[in-house]
Amino acid sequence: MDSHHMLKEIREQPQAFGRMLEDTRPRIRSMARAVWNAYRPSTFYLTGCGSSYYAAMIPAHYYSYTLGLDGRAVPSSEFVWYAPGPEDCSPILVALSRSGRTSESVEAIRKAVSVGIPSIAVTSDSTSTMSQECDYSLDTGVTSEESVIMTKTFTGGALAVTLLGIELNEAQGRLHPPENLEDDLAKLPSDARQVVSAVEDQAKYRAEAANADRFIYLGSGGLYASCLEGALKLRETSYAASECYHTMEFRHGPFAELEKGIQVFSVVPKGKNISEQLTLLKEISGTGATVVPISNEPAVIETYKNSIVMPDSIGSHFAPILYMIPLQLFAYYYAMKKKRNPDEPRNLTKFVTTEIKA
Ligand code: F1P
Repeated sequence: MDSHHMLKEIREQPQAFGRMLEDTRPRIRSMARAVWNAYRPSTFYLTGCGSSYYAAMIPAHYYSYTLGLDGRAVPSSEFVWYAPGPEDCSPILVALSRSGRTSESVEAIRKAVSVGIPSIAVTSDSTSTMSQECDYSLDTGVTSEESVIMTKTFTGGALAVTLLGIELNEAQGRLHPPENLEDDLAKLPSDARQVVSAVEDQAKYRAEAANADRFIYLGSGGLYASCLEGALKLRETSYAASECYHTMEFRHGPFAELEKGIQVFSVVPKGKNISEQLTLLKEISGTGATVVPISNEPAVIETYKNSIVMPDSIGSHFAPILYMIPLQLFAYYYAMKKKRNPDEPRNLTKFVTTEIKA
């Protein structure tokens, strides 16, 4: 019986999204209006460490390429050591952290306070240091994650900061909301439920069938951050060698390392740039490496019978969040295959405390 916290918490994501839309979004809406009226921010530093940094990269892409906001994802330590840039116009810090206690992220808040940049702490613990010391504390409402490994707080954090961008856009009446955005948002919990039930057995089978000693993850747009997190989950839970690239960037050098014994995950949602990605996957297969697409694109699924098939009807706006589910499940079941305990990985704690100075 699979009784690890990590699996339970992966399966809890649909409910967590439902609760966030009901309880957290109204709080985000009022905070966005207060922040806009007080500061008129235009440069958004989205920071975090480890999984929280990758979680910040998902809304950063969404801010820049969908909402038209200047979203910059940087690791907390980089913000502490280098921000703000001389040309930043009315910057604001949005610091993401499950615990609210990670040293570099706490220091990022303190740096913002010291240079007069308004700060929002987005955490799963409103009693944490970051929540106490920031200007605005946003509790995602995604609580009680027992596993050291972040799963529902990863997707919950990415969703919370994405919602913040959507509400800030509305607060300033800048742009018409992107098409289908509200529809995709309303069906996000049911889409996630569909994904969990559609892919869990596939991910388990792929994990048990995996005969590779190195894994490569390819994703573009917001899905690049999802793939970074998918690769990190595999390293954190079963210490397997894994790396991640922007899909089309893979040809420019890393392609040289391909050979039999390497497995390449390629995340390909239906719609854009399919022929280019299919051409690349064909070239990768030609080296003897194993290609495993994660996709709901018919042309991809027909070509690669070992694909992890995502539901056809899921919305596109939150694909980077929904495609996390098969990536998390593969990492979990691969750890089971390797007889590892994913809830207590070696050399890793729930949050890191270390020395860092601006
Ligand atoms: C950040 C983090 C986690 C990682 C590990 C150590 O924690 O790097 O991403 O999985 O647990 O801490 P937080 O700032 O999000 O609490």
